[in-house]
Amino acid sequence: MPPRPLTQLTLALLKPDLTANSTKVNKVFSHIQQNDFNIVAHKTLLWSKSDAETFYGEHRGKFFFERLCGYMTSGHFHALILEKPDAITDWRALIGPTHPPRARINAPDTLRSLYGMTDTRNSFHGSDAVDTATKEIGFFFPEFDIEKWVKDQRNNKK
Ligand code: RTP
Ligand code: MG
Repeated sequence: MPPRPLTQLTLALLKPDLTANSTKVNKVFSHIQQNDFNIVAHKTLLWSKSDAETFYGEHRGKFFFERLCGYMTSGHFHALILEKPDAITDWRALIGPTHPPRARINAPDTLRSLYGMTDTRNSFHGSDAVDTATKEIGFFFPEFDIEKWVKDQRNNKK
């Protein structure tokens, strides 16, 4: 058997609009499993305004910043650590382009096309690189020991 490729973690969010609809949430969890992601950790959260402003600090000053923070504090949402080989790019590919109206034209099978509402209320987040995945996993799951997880993965491959 060929060796199993090294696996990877990413941070995924199912944003408040999606989380408010349990039928949609169940469908999304099935979609996640059908695409071979393992859910390593999972919590539901409710953000304060300052939580949202901290996490989305890179967007401060943009025209959609207040709208984004209002959206992300409008209700509970799911945070997930997802695992599979190439989890970061695979999850970004599965959720699709940032803006759902464009996703419906260019990438109709993606989650944002299927469930996203507007350019801001786009229902999903995914880390965009290894360093941001590490930072975002630490932000949402400070109790998760990512270094130990990586070491255990390497040891299991020996
Ligand atoms: P994310 O960080 O949430 O995974 O999304 P992304 O990389 O695809 O998009 P990014 O440019 O980082 O934007 C962060 C979030 O801001 C909201 N947004 N609204 N034109 C708009 O109204 C607009 N543009 C972005 C979305 O919620 C986006 O996910
Ligand atoms: Mg982003």
